[in-house]
Amino acid sequence: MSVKVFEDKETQDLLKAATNIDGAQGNPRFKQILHRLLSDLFKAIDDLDITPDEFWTGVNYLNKLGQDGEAALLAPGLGLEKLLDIRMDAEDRQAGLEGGTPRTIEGPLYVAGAPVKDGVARMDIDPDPDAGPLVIHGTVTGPDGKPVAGALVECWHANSKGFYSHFDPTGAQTEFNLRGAVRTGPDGKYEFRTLMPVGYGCPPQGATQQLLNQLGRHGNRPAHVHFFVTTDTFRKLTTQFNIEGDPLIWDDFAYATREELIPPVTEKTGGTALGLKEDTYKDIEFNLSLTPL
Ligand code: MBD
Ligand code: FE
Repeated sequence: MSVKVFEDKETQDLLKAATNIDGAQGNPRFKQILHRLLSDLFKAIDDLDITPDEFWTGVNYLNKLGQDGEAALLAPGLGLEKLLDIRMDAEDRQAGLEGGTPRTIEGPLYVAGAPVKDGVARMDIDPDPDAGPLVIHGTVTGPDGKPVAGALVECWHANSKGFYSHFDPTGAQTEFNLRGAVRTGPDGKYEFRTLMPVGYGCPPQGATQQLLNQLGRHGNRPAHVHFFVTTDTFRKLTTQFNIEGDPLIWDDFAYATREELIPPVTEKTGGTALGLKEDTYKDIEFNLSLTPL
């Protein structure tokens, strides 16, 4: 049985009433957005003949999503966070704003408040026997290619289990472990002394993975490192790099990989003098080129 009621006056009046779209009260922008989203939902229920059972499955799913605190995890998994990047990239191209380190998604796991250091910061607060030392460094430059002094470079990444401090289900990590912040000097340089991360996987019993299972998708990301670069004079940059060679580099459930964001990993010695736990360490140079406001 298939009925179509979307165009009926009764349905359209209900949509108007539920969103108070013709009323004087409320927030006009909010009403505009909600009216459109609710209208699309009404239409989808009608077009697809969504049953009451299917409808309540969806409602109960939203409750689980909230209980699990995973709305901001599902968003990148559905490509919504990437869509925002695609749109900002298109805006930039339209404005003739070419160049700079490409942006990519922030994800749900940033925490503000890591202690700010001058030029160099250690991020490896907790020992991690399964992770080798890693030095991440580079230069923050402006659109003219000159170093930017006074830039705040923030960095965060997972441990050898793919867990982030503050969100670690094992409760094993100290506050701000593997989270760092550096203020650049006149040379524009930053350096983080840290440990090699591995890729993240969605909580297996969580709402996001439950949905991905229904789609026949995995919920894993390749190993990656996040950055914010904040200055008074240039656009804030939100980006990441991936660890070269990770098998999931082009199979990221959050769609954050970009060709320009896979820097080479080299092996160096002299780690002991830097205070690293082994003399041989991995080194990644990742330069951060900013665009105008
Ligand atoms: C992450 O570490 C992440 O960066 C994103 C985008 C989603 C889930 C976990
Ligand atoms: Fe991440």
